[in-house]
Amino acid sequence: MAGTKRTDSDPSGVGRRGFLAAGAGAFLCTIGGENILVGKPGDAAKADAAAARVKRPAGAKSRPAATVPGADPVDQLRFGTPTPQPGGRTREYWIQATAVVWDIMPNRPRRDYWHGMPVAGPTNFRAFVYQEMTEGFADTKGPAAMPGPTLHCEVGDVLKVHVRNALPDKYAQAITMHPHGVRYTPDYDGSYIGDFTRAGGFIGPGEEFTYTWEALPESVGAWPYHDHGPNHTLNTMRGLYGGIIIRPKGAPKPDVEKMLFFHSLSPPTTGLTRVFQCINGRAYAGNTPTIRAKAGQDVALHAIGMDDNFHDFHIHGHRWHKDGGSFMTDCQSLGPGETVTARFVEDNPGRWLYHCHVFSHQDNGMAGFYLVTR
Ligand SMILES: [Cu+2]
Repeated sequence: MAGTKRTDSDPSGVGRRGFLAAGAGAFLCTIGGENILVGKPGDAAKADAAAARVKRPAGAKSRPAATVPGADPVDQLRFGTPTPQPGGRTREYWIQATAVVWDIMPNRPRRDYWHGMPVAGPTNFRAFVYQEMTEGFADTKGPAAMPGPTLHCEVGDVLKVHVRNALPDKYAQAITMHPHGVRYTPDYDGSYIGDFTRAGGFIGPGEEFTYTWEALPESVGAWPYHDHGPNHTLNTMRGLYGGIIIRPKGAPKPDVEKMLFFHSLSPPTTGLTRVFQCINGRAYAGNTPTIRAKAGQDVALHAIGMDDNFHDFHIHGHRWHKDGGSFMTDCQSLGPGETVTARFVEDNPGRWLYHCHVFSHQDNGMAGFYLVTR
């Protein structure tokens, strides 16, 4: 098949022609030394099969062996587990990675409520998500939903996050949780790096791992976390992500606060026939989050790019300080993994749109309603 033929010009083994022949939303996954082109419905299963073949690296329980080719003295370093700063506390979470049938357009009738247009189905696919559990994984605490639970802490605290790999047997593969914004040692990075993988970089099927992360003064803000195991590109694209909010010590919560992940769900990822441009796994106003606020409230909306596109976070009727500086904006671009926070005192009641200002994204679902009462 052309899509997997190795060419001299492309040592990846996939080939330019194969990549171009793949459908919209195609992406290349390098999984445990194999190149898998996820370019059309059905390819996700190939990536899952490749991920299932990835063996636990020797160092995943402690540190890489000195004999690994390319090993460096840094690979032999040992690290402790951080504790809270004086006056800080430990914020503990239990979270499992699981699979769920996810509806991109759950409201019926299935419509784009902005344009008043019916949208043809199907809109269900098999998502991987992080689900909050009660202490000791005794029971479910939150929904199996996209995004995963938002982790909250203050400067000086540590986040202690117990992660269990509860993917069903059919999708059995290693996963991790990789955070942004917090401080962590390599053991708690949550990244699979082949033979250099350390403790938290490979949570095998049925296993648990506890990450411990520090909230520094520089950690204040809203950040993503996501899978960074052997199959991280596909798994993040299909829902294995969530958010972290870190406040200065004692700082009040905004009256209204929302994490908004901008990302696409395309046929190679979902097995569906078309691309949906999503916010938090949902497409089209009325399905995407409807945000509500009252005049006078302190509002913080955190938009994060969670695919391989650039987006433009636009809110009608409102302005905010760009990056906290003196310039104002009402439309701010965000790249993959990047956060834009729109924070303002609400002063403009009515029904408003918020959306990505890339038109092809906006018109394929990346839009929602913001409802402000007096
Ligand atoms: Cu966009």
